[in-house]
Amino acid sequence: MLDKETGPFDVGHCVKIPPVTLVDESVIVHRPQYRQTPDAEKECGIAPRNTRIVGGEDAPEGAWPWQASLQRGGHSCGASLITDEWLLCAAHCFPFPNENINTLRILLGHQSLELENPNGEVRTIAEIIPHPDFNSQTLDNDIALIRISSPVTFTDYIRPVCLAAPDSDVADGTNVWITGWGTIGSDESLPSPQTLQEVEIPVVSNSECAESYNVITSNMICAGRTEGGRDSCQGDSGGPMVGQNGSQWTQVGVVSFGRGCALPDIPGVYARVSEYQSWISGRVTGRQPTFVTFISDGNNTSNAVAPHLSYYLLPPLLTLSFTAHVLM
Ligand code: 4AZ
Repeated sequence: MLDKETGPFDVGHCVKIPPVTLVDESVIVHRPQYRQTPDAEKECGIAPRNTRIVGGEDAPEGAWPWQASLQRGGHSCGASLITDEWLLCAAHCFPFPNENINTLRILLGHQSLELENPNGEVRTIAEIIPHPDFNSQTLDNDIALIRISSPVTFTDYIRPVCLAAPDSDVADGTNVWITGWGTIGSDESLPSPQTLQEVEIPVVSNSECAESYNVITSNMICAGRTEGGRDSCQGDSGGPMVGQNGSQWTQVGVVSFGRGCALPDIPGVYARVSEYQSWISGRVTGRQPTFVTFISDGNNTSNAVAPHLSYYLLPPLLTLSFTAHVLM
């Protein structure tokens, strides 16, 4: 929900994606600096179809190949593929301890929830592991693992995302992307044909975020704009918040909760993925997810002007400093 408050938190299922201004491609010049763990495989975080990273509403087909839908009859939560048989989700997406998991489904490689998805796969669920320290009051540790019943073969449309390693550092101001099939406004469900939505939002520091909520722990990361208007919302929960390093995408957050959606100065709250490497590694069987150190100084603002500016400003500035040296 966008502007309706339902108690202290709107916990739910995932997303509101308001219209977003198109951004020039040169934006991708401005990206966070990353250090990648030396042994990191190149397999994760690659979106071969995501050749055009622009703001917008409908995500291009295959732009976010790790995006999954958890279905309880219909769409219930988002999730992200981290290996060929494991997904990351939110613990609050599993509020019924005695739920029959045979009734749940995972959709992969889907762009629309209504149209034919020629690149789509459907799986049943073999195992759900909510974080043992999930606190349903504060929503601390709102993270869960899902094992699907049989592995998927990676394609351009179904691929795992990289996960943020513990030494990651995502400064406030870092632009991250959030994707999902959640609501696009207050009581406004995603219209037919329910195309996956994407939105780019800056990260907000935990101290600033704590001004909007009673409890913000170090296991959480927040994102939102002063002016509001862009956010995750009901139905996006469990889905990924990712940052970009060149052609590689790393998940830094899991959609968790918020007060309303897209309200000015009220950030959305996400589980901080970099806190969970040992828990994830200890529980995931088979192929292991790839953890990448994601470091951003927060200066990757979506400002299409800056890269061009630098072209024009650099030569005169160089000339100036050179002149100054010679003159002194
Ligand atoms: C929800 O209801 C929800 N803007 C998820 C995320 C946010 C708000 C609500 C954050 O699932």
